[in-house]
Amino acid sequence: MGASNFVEGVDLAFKIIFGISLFFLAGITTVMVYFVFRYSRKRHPVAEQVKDNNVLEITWITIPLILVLLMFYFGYVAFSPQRVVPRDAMAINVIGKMWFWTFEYEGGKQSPVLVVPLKKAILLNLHSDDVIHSLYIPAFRIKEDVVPGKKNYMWFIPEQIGEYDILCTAYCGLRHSYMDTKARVVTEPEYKAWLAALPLKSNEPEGLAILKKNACTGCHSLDGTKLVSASFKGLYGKTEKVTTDGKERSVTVDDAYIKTSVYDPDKDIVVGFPKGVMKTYKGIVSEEDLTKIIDYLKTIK
Ligand code: HEC
Ligand SMILES: [Cu+2]
Repeated sequence: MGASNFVEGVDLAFKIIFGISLFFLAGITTVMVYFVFRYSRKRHPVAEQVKDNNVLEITWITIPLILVLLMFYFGYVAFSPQRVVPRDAMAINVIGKMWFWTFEYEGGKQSPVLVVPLKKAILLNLHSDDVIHSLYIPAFRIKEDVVPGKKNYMWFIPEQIGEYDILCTAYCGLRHSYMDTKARVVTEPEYKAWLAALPLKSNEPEGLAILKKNACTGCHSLDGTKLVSASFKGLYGKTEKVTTDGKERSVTVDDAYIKTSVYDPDKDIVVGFPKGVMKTYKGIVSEEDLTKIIDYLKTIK
C-alpha cells in the first residue's frame, strides 16, 4: 500500500510506460545490431527499395497505436480522479511565497508544515503571493503549479502514518531550493490535539512578520547570509559605509538611517551593493510598521 490513494494508479501507469519503453529499447537495439551485420556492404552490396508492403504498414500502424492508447488509458485512469475532489474533503489553504510554504487550517491557524489526519480526504487550495511555485509531494504522487492570480487545487487521502517530503518544483528565484518542508500524517486524535495546540496568531515577533509579508527577507537574510543585499543580522548599531550623492561616508545604523533606507533607498547606497534594486516602500510600509521592523532588527544581533 502506498502513502496516498493515488500511489497505486500512478505507479501502474509508470510501470506500463517504463515496460513498453524497455521493450522497445531492447527490440530496436537488437534489430539495429542484426541489420548492421545482415545488411553490411559485404553481405548485401546493392541496396534494395522495399515498396507497397501492406502487411508491414498495417502492422506498424496497429501495434504502436494499441501501445500508445494503452499508455494513455492507464495515465488517464490514474490522473482523472486527481481532479475530482470528494465532497467531504477537509480544506487547507496553501500559500507559496519566496521562499517558504504556509499551510492555513480551519480557523486561520497557520503552520509551516502540513499535518493531516490519516484516511481523510484532504483538499489543498493553492495560492501564490508572488511568482509561480509548484507544490510537489512525491510520496503521495501529487504535484500542481501554484500560479499568482489563479486558483488551483489538489487533493489526496493519506493512507500511511509517516513524514514525507514537500518540495517546490518550479524554479522561483535565489532560494528556491530552500522551499522544502514536511507533510506529517498522524491519527485523527493526534491531528486534533496538534491543531488545538497551534497558536492562533503566529508567535513570531510582529516586526519579523512585517518583513516576511513585504518580502524584505527575499533580499535580506536574517542569519548573516549575503543575498541580494546585506543581511539584517547585526545591522542595527553597526557602522556602514554608504555613498550619498556620489560621496562615500560612514554612518551608524540607527532609526533615522533605516527609515531613509526604506523610504528613499537610493539616497544612501551601501557600498558593494547595487543602486535601484530596492524600491521605495513609501505608502507600502507604514511608519508604525517601520517602528516594529526597527524594534525587531534591534533584537537580531
Ligand atoms: C529586491 C531586493 C530588496 C528588497 C525586496 C528589499 N531590499 Fe532593502 N536593500 C536592497 C539592496 C540591494 C540594498 C543595498 C543598496 C541600497 O542601500 O539601496 C538594500 C538596503 C537596505 C537597507 C540598508 C542596509 C545596510 O546594510 O545598511 C535597509 C535597512 C533595507 N534595505 C531595508 C529593507 C526593508 C525593511 C525591506 C522590506 C520592506 C527591504 N529592504 C526590501 C534590496 C532589497
Ligand atoms: Cu517556489
